Amino acid sequence: MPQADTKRRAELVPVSPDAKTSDGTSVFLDESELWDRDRIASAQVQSLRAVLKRAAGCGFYRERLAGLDPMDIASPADIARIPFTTKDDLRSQYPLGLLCVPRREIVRMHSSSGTTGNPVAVCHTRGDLGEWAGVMARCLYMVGVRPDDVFQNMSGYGLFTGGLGIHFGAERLGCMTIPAGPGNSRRQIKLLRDFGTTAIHVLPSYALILADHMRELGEDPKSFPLRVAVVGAEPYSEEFRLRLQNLYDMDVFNSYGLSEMSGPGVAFECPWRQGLHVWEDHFLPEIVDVATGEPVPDGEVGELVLTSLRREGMPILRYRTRDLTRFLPGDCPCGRRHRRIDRILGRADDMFIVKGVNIYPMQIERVIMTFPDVGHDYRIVLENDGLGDVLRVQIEMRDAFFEEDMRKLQSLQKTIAQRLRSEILVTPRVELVEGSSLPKTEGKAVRVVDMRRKD
Ligand code: DLL
Repeated sequence: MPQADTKRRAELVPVSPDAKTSDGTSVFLDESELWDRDRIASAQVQSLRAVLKRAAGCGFYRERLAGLDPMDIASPADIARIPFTTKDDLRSQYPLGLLCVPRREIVRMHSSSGTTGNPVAVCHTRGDLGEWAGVMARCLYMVGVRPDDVFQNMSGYGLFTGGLGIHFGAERLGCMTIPAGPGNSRRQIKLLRDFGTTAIHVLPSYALILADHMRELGEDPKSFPLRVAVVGAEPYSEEFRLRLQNLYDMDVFNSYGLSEMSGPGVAFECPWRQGLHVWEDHFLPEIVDVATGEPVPDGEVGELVLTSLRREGMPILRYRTRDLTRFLPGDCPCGRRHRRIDRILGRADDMFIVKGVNIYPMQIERVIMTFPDVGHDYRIVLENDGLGDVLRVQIEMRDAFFEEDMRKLQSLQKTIAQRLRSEILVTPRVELVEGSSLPKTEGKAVRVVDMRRKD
């Protein structure tokens, strides 16, 4: 079993046909990782034409795309001739209205959680599942996961795609894959120890909770042979990543995806960790102005719009993800020319307005996670005290903190409030609470509680 001081780290070796990492393995898994922009663009045009032909097999798209001949697509920019698809469109076609193949060719469905009304059902053919496992394996390989790794997937299995999606990627790569599922920290820790797990997939909120459990059991998170963690499915800041890396002494890579585009595997950080590469042989990304739908220039924040280029069962065209990010200008030093997006700033729907100011939870996280006395979790509570909006930020503190001077507490409360004010232009009521005292969920974390809403 590898010891903590011999942990293999992700290596910074740019891709080229013969480039190898120090263990003698190729730095890339798929030849498409070597493609230049022209090659990517011509593959996208071919795929887009094929997808439009397939979409003609579905009544919804036939109507939407009336008058558009697949051969009208001469360059990736011609995608603008296709109308957007929204979550409401997908809901309106629930359960099987968007199938582009006969039902008997579908071998699996996943669904994204719907809080109101119909959920969204996403159906996969055997070919779709193969492509998904392949692109997922590519992501894991890129960050140094190899067949000799023991890969523990701490994500929920079931309709959520973080379970089976990541699982089949790790298996495709040849890792010994442990479908641990979420929660049950004692069992997670036992599996980590007993099988010498070297790579994990974990939701950011759970990764910190797990470290607390380790400490409660008298174990140092650094003492485990873990060397790489794939972390995604919810937004987290760079400050949060650094914490996680230091805590476990492992590399943390951001993984982005959504059920509508299959799930995880859409965009992933390379070892340089300068944004997430969108696999443009599988997905065509655009970033548009949330209000107008017009493309924004590279470097400017807008809404990510994605088209699945390879899916057979249920391709989705120009999907408005509601996720806010930007294209990072310039080339990545890793040599891959698949375009990079910045980490997700938040969802257009996550934005809340206090005293007329637009605020994203990530702005708050970025500030509070820089304070070493701050623990792992926080909640933003929006209220109305009769005079106007009140923004409360409840912040869990490290356990040791409450044993120290009360004055320190008050001064920290003040400093955090001031720093938040300079970021979001609203003065919040900062509450510092004991570690592990905010309500926890097994799935994605709930960061904003808006008590002002009437529903
Ligand atoms: O969360 C797929 C996934 C599973 C991705 C595991 C990565 C790892 P959904 O449940 O459909 O699918 O939720 C998709 O989650 O539109 C984003 O708002 C958010 N999200 C996903 N990855 C990230 C990330 C999965 N790395 C929605 N950073 C997306 C920020 C993310 N937000």
